[in-house]
Amino acid sequence: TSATSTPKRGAFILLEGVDRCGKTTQVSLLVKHLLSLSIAAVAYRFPDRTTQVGGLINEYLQSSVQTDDRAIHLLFSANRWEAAPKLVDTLARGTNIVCDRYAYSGVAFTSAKRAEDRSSMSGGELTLDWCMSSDVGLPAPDAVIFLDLDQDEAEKRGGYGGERYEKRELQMRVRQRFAELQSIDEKQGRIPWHVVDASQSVEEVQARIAGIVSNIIERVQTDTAQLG
Ligand code: DGP
Ligand code: NA
Ligand code: NA
Repeated sequence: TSATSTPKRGAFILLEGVDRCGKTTQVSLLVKHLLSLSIAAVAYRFPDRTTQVGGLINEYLQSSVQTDDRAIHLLFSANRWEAAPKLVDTLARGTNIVCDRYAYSGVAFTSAKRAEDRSSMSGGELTLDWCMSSDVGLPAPDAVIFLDLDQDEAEKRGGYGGERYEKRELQMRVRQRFAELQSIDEKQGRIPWHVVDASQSVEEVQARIAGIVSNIIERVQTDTAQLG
């Protein structure tokens, strides 16, 4: 009965992948595409370097100073938590969110660090469980669109910018961690993943994503209607 007074909630669509997979380009193309169809949509990006916490993350990424890996992990997580009220509010107002990275990147990047690369201050293994715990309770995405690109293809796209994580071996382990996170989600059956071959042209990837997203938005709106 409240269908006319309660706006349908927006869908939370997350794009994830290794560095250079084309996420940032696709996020902005997807938002433009949705807006061109008069579907409310807004882009978010993590890390959000514009906040105070984001400023610390930015300094960390651009330096080679050893910093405790757990402390850094928690900063990335805090950067998502500080945005959480805005995310919830945006969705509640019926605006779809298209997000460039989120907690999956948090877990994939931190857990991909090897003992020998890590700060001596923070011993022990950075397990998936430990890495996931600081993001428990964040607004959950309705779907993950994973832009899959192998490392050789990523490197063909030109040199990295020289930030801390932009190294071949690490990126290869990050891709493996993403695959593990995908299989965890598939076992739980809660958050669906859509893997897109990111080696195709920008236009082909965009078309694939647009098709996937129209189904996600339709599903979320149907669910919302049923809940109402
Ligand atoms: P970007 O601005 O999307 O290029 O991301 C910056 C770098 O930080 C990139 O190499 C991926 C990495 N990253 C993104 N989110 C997290 C996170 O939550 N934790 C860690 N450790 N790294 C992250
Ligand atoms: Na980057
Ligand atoms: Na990016």
